[in-house]
Formats: sequence, C-alpha cells, structure tokens
Amino acid sequence: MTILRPEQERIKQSTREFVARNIIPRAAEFDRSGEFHPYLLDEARESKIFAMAVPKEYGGLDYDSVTQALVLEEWGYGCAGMGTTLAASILSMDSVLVAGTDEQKRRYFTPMLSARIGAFGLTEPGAGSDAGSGKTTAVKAGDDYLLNGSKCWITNGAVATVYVIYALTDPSKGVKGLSAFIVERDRPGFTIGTVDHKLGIRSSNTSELLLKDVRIPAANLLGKEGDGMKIAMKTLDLARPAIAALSVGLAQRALDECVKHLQKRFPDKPQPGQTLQFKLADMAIQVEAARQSLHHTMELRDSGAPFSKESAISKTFCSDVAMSVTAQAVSLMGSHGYTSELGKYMRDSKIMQIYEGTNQIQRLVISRAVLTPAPAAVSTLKAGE
Ligand code: COS
Repeated sequence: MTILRPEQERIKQSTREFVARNIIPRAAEFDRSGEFHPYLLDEARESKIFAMAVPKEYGGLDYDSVTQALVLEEWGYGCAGMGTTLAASILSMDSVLVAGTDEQKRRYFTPMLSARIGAFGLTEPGAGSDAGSGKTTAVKAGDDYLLNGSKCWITNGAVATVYVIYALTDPSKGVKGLSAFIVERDRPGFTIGTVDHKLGIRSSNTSELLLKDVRIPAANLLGKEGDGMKIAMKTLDLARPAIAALSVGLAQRALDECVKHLQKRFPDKPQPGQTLQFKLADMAIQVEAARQSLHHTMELRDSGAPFSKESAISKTFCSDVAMSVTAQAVSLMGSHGYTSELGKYMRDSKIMQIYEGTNQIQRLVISRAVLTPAPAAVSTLKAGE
C-alpha cells in the first residue's frame, strides 16, 4: 500500500465525499439515459477539480501524479463514465502541457478553472491504432490554417469547449507531416456529427467531429509543423495512467459490492466458505497489485524518469484487472450479479482495455521497450522544440 502524505490523504477523503454525494447517487440514472449531463460540471465547478492537472501559475490545483490517480480512482469507483469525462479533458490538456507556449497554456487552461472541458481529437475512421495515418488536413492560408476532415469516437466531443485536433500540414510526409492544433468549439465550420451509443461509460459523451474549412490562427499550432506524432505519443504516455486509475476504481467497487452482498445475504455467516474466501482474496490481490503498478508509474512520472513503458504496463494491467474482477464479481453473485449494478461495472471495464490505445497496442509499446531499451524516452517537449 502506498503511504500517502497527509495532503494526499485529505484530497482522497474529500474526493470520496464528493463522489458519494454527487456521483454515486446519479450513476445508474445517467447510465440508463446514456447521455452526458452538464449537472456534473456544475457540481464540480467550486472544487476546481477539472483543473487538478493545471499548473499553479495558470491558476490550477497542480496536483502531483499520485494525487491525480487517487482522484481518478475515486471517480472510477463512483462512475467510470463520469470519470472518463474528467480523464479525457485532462488528456487534451496534456498535449498543451507537452508542447504549448505560455500564452497557449493560459488560453487552454483558463476554461478548465470554471469546469469547462476539453477533448483530444486524434482518431479517425481510418486511423485508430495506426495513429499516424489520418486524413484530416491543415492547409496554410495567409496567417491562418484551414482545417478539413473528421474525427471519430472522440470523448467529450459534443460537450467540450476547446479541443486539440491533429491534422496533416504536409500529407506527402505521412506521419512526419502531422501537426497539433488548438481548436475552439465556436469556430465556423466546426460541427458535431454522430453521437455514439455505447455498451459502457454511458454517462460520458462520445462523438464524431466534422471540420469544413475551419479557420484558425497560426498561433493555435502546438509546437512546430510536423511535431504532431511526437506530441500525440508523449500525450498518451502522460494520459494512459488515468485509464489505469479509473480501472482500479472499477475493480475496487466490484469487490466491495461483492463483499457487501455476501454479508447481507448471509448475515449469520461472517465467513463465507473457503472457495469463496479464496476467490475474494484473489480479487483483492489483483486490485492491490494494480494500484501499486499505477502508483509506481505516477511516482516515476513525477521524478522526471522515463515512464513510457510503465505507463503502458499500468494501463494494460489495471484495465485487464478491472475486466477480470468485475466479471468475477458478476459470476460470484450469479443472477444478482447479472441484474444489479455489477453489470454496469463489467460493461464500463471493457472500454478500459480499448481506448487510449488498445491493450494490444500497449503490448507493442512494452515489447519494443523490452527488446530495445531506450536510453531516455522523453516525457516532455518544450514549446518550439
Ligand atoms: N514519446 C516520444 N516520441 C515517440 C514516442 C514516445 N512515447 N513513441 C513514438 N515516438 C516518436 C518516434 O520516435 C517516431 O519519431 P521519429 O521517426 O522522429 O523517431 C514517431 O513518434 C513515430 O513513432 P513510431 O515509428 O514508433 O510509430 P508507429 O507508427 O510504429 O506507431 C504506435 C506507434 C502503434 C505505438 C502508435 O501509433 C500508437 O500509440 N497507436 C495508438 C494510438 C492511440 O492510443 N489512440 C487512442 C487515441 S485516444 S482514445
């Protein structure tokens, strides 16, 4: 178990209270409706939690990485859909942290201080796992760029205020012609396409983005033309542990609900049979090992050491644990499991193995690191580098 500092303990406790008050009571209803509810943003405004990754100099909470993991675990415990809204907004901010100038950071982060959210637009119909093969273009037009194309499966797509959009400034160079841009929601020509209906995380929004001659100033380019793939990869290194944190929350919730159910069902039998005891123990081992893998990655991240491999390991391990523990919880509870909230945890867990890079892609990243240990996988890119 990670020994938390008093400040981390306090934040964990206050987040737990926030989640118990505002998230858990509405989770089933939002899951049923399958829609994002702005209610959450209203409730979160005062706490500034959507700015927990924003550095102090831009007015944010500037939480260290372990503390961010603690918060996201609690949100995942309450509702992984609402947790996804928070995690995806931070994902988009990570691109700006990686490559933004001071002015761009101020502009992008300010809305987060009042619980506005961002979205990260990399994926396209023909560019999912193969992130570098998108078709969206950004053509220079005087002092501006004109963006054309589409993005799909974008978390927060229809509900964000600001976006980081990846587009080709030089299609002839392939992945080396990819660039990253800040795009504000109210730019003419920027519209929302299909809103996806999902198996899980149904309280989060996932949408298609359509860009038709969207004009943005050159000042919205992050880094230099052609930096896009590197910015995206560094962003994903930073962001993948957030999925690990939601996964740990999901797995812990399923375990707790299982225990609660057993204690309620057999009130005169404080100890279930040994078969069940061993199953619960195995679930607890998985949850705790997953949490430790995540905290280790977060400590590395804050130390400035390379953490690309560990980021992929914790994302893969924690999401596999979430899938396994939530499915075991349903099995252990039988019909009760299948008809209760446990079903939601299992549905919510599946996406953890898919988004922000499928677990197959993570295994590719991990195996490359194992086969060719890098001297120093860079984790930050200075503006203009
Ligand atoms: N940090 C910094 N730079 C990185 C990097 C990292 N972690 N990983 C790769 N790069 C750089 C490489 O160094 C290379 O640049 P150079 O050619 O200048 O050396 C460039 O990025 C391309 O890397 P690579 O050749 O490894 O790219 P591949 O096409 O082989 O793809 C994978 C790499 C598959 C790992 C990548 O496409 C990927 O992560 N896909 C999943 C995308 C994803 O997670 N999507 C989810 C979106 S959010 S829901």
